[in-house]
Formats: sequence, C-alpha cells, structure tokens
Amino acid sequence: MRPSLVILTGAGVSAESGLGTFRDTDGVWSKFDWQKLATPEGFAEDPAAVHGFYNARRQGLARAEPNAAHAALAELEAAWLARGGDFLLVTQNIDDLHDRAGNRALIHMHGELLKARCNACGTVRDCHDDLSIADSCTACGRDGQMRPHVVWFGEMPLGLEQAYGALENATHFAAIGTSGTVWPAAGFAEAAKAAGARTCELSLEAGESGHFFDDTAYGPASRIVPDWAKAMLDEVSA
Ligand code: BJW
Repeated sequence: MRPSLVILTGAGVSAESGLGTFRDTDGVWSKFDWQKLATPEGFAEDPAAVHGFYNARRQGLARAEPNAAHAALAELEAAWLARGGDFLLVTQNIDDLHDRAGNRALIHMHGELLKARCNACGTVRDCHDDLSIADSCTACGRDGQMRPHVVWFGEMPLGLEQAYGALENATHFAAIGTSGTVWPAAGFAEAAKAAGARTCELSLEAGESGHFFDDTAYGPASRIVPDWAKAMLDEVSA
C-alpha cells in the first residue's frame, strides 16, 4: 500500500520559536478574551481592538524563526515524497513558520496572519503590516471592511475537503503540539484511526484525543519531532 502521511500541527510546534500557545498556563487565552478577539461578533463590536490584537501578533511573528521541529517536518515532506508516498501537513497555526521552513503540501486550516480579507468582496491579499479600520480594499475600494484572514470561533475552517480526503487514505497520522480542544481538528485522530492509519501524538503532554493514538512521544517539539521524523523515514524505507 502506498504510504500516506497526514500531520496536524498546533501552537506547540511554534512555542520554541517564541510564539505563544493558547491554553497553557501562560497562554494567549489566559491574557486575552477569545470571545472579544476571536469571534465575528467580537470583531463587529470592536474592530479596532481585534486589529490591535492581531497587529501585535503579526509584529511578533516578524521576529520569529522556524525551529528544529519545523525544519524536520519540511525535510520529512521532501524525503517522504521522494520515496513515492503521499504527504499532507494541516496546521492550525496562523504563523508562516512551516512555509518558511519549506513545507509545500500545507493547509492553513485556521487561516494566515500574513493575509487580510475584505468582508465585502472576499478578496484575500498579503498583509505584512498593521491593519486598521481605516484600510480600504484594494480590489473593491470599500473602506473599513478589511479583517485578518483567520478563522474565528463559529467560522468554517479552510481546506477541510482536502484534509478529510487525505485522512480517509492515511496510513500514518501524527498530531503535533495541539491540545485537541478545538473542533473539527480535534476529530482528525479519530478519523485517521477509523481509516486504519497508525496514529501518533507528539506534544508536551497528553491532549484530549488520547485514546485515538497508538503511539505517543512527550517533550519539547524541537527534540521529539526530529527523532520521530527519522523513525518514520526508517519505517517506510525498510
Ligand atoms: C508543546 C510545546 C512544545 C506547548 N513542544 N508541544 C462544543 C463541542 C464541540 C465543538 C464546539 C462546541 N462549541 C463550539 C464548538 C466549535 C468550536 C470549538 O471547537 N470550540 C471548542 C473550544 C469547544 N470550533 C469552531 O468554532 C471552529 N469552526 C467550526 O467548528 O465550524 C463549524 C464546523 C462544523 C462541522 C464541521 C466543520 C466545521 C473554528 C475554530 C477556530 C479556532 N480559532 C483559533 C483562533 C484563531 C486563530 C488565531 O488567532 O491564532 O485558532 S482558537 C485557537 O485554538 C487557534 C488554534 O489554532 C486553536 C487550537 O489550539 P492549539 O493549537 O491546539 O493550541 P493549545 O494552546 O490549545 O495547545 C498547545 C499544545 O501544545 C498543548 O497540548 C501543549 O502541551 C503543547 N505544547 N509547548 C510541544 N514546546
């Protein structure tokens, strides 16, 4: 059978690059109110506050670099494809560290911090600087309609059809640095297991989908992901 690897990543893979996780003790949601900052209702009520939150995170991202876990996943994609396998990396992260490390078969299911979208016409454009309520859409010209191209609570994640298609055919699945709290990503391990994939959780500690994992490795991503990636390649090369 053709080896088919699907990897789901979360905030933990970028933690050692200096980007905050969400639900750890000092995580983003311990300091900021997700209802005000990560919902369409919060944005409608106070768009300037939401822009401020994402502008600060965009500035933080400009100072961040991919770590050894990102590098290992990019090398794994290239090596896996070279051995004739199928590969898909689905990230919940809105940072661009997987892109910068070199992953190409990549879905940003919760959007991208370095993109903005017009609420009026839907046009998506690159966004490397601060956004504000005064910005105009470069496509339709409307004022005050630009928003971060991210997926807030209650909104539909991106690329799900491709992700579920890959999960249905997966022979191997790994969840890396995610608490397994947020749906639909939290259901990926179960979907992969139902498809017959061998499943693995790599994180600092067990998340909420624990019973769907055949294998586990706990520790900092920069240490455990390179070791796991090497073991995966040894397995498919054997
Ligand atoms: C390390 C480490 C190191 C640390 N090394 N590891 C009730 C039941 C079920 C579902 C719902 C419900 N009520 C509402 C819902 C739906 C809702 C949801 O899931 N809510 C739950 C909270 C209950 N989901 C949605 O609304 C989603 N849309 C949706 O469901 O649409 C309808 C639909 C229906 C049917 C099919 C499909 C769709 C949208 C979710 C949008 C999430 N948005 C956010 C913020 C926006 C982006 C941003 O600002 O960045 O996305 S929330 C936030 O959580 C962010 C993340 O991508 C997401 C996941 O977090 P993640 O990555 O898991 O981070 P943490 O912090 O939770 O975990 C980090 C892990 O790393 C920990 O385990 C650490 O131990 C570990 N770690 N350091 C390795 N160095």
